[in-house]
Order: sequence, then C-alpha cells, then structure tokens
Amino acid sequence: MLNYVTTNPGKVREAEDYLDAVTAVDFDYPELQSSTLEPIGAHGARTAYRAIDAPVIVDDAGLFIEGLDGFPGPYSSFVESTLGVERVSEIARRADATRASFRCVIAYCDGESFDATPEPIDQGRRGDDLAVADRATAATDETVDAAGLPVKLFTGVMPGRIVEPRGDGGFGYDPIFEHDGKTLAELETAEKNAISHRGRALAKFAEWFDSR
Ligand code: ITT
Repeated sequence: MLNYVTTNPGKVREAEDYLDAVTAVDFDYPELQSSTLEPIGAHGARTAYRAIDAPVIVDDAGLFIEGLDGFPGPYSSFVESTLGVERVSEIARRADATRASFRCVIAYCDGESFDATPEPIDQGRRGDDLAVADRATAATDETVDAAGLPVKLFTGVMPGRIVEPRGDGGFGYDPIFEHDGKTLAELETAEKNAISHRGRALAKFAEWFDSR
C-alpha cells in the first residue's frame, strides 16, 4: 500500500487515475524553504517516511509566472491563502506577465535504495528524474538529513498563461491557468491529467513503481 501524503483532496482525486492502491495520509509536515520544488519534496518524503514507516509519496507543486521571476513558485500555497488566486491573476495581467508554468514533483521514499533512473516518459530528459544520489541529497540541507535516506523524484511541467478566473472544476490556481484555450478548471479530471504537470509526474512514477 502506497501512502500519498497530502492535505489536498484535489491532488488525491487526480492521483487515483494512476495509482490503484493509494491511501491519502493527511500529515502536515513543516516544509523546507527553497527556491525550487525538488528539495522540498525530497525533504517532505523523508520526513513522512520516518513518521509513517511505510512507503510514501509527497507531491509538491507550484505555479511559476515567468515575467514575475517565478512568483509564487514554492510559495504558491501561502500566496493562495493570503492574496488569493484572483489577485495573482490581476497582478500578472497588469504587469503584462501572463506566461507561466505549473510544476509538480513527486517524491518517493521507502527507506530502500534505488537502481538506475528510468527513462522519463514524456520529455526525453533524463535530468527530469533525479535519484537522490544524483542531486536531491546535494540540494537538501545535509544537516537536516545526515543519514541521506534515498528519495526518488519525478517531475512534470505544463506551460500556459494566466487569465481571468474561469470554470468551476479543479482546485487552487486551476481557474486562472489556461492551456490550449481552456482553463484547468474547465476540464474534467481525466482531461486535466492528460496534459498536466501532475499527470506527467504521476505517469512517470506509476511506470517506475510498477516495475519496482
Ligand atoms: P499538500 O502540501 O498538503 O500536498 P498543498 O495544496 O499545500 O497540499 P502544494 O504545496 O503542492 O500543496 O501546492 C502549492 C499550491 O499550488 C497550493 O496553493 C495548491 O492549491 C496549488 N496547486 C498545486 N497543484 C495544483 C494544480 O494542479 N492546480 C491548481 N493549483 C494547484
């Protein structure tokens, strides 16, 4: 049984399309501060694995607005609950900085070590999948994790642009993120998964996990 550590039911709904035996675990761990998602996810997976003592995945995601230097990025959750997504949309549109991307990092930890990184499914870039020995340990504060529990990371990216809010589906920033003429809140879960940052990361993870 795989434990999907998240406080966000929207993520779990999307993950269920890819993973049969997944249990949502509401474990709110303190997040590492970092300008990128990978070390945050890796740290979260190690922390959750130690607390639960069973295989875990942690999903760390964020909205990166290009013309605003990647804002809100790793602070997307804080910004959603403080400014709110409508204000983020206004700020981006007023600044004429609407090009953006969503990123998702799935971090897996089961206390064991891993073989070679598999070929990513969609992007053809080996660097998208990172074994802890390659990068995550280096990117994570060694004093936080001197033991260096192995973590495997799978990333997904989706380009798009920031628009006025539209649609009732999805969650978080979905109503203000448009891809191919529709906001993510105007798509069914399966349609969003087929193109989304999380869908891409989950597809890579599911393929690797099946063969593990
Ligand atoms: P957990 O950390 O407990 O998993 P969270 O919602 O805080 O839940 P993140 O830190 O990964 O998860 O999310 C950062 C923010 O980005 C948060 O405000 C989410 O609502 C939003 N977000 C994440 N994935 C999203 C998606 O697919 N569509 C829209 N917004 C998303």
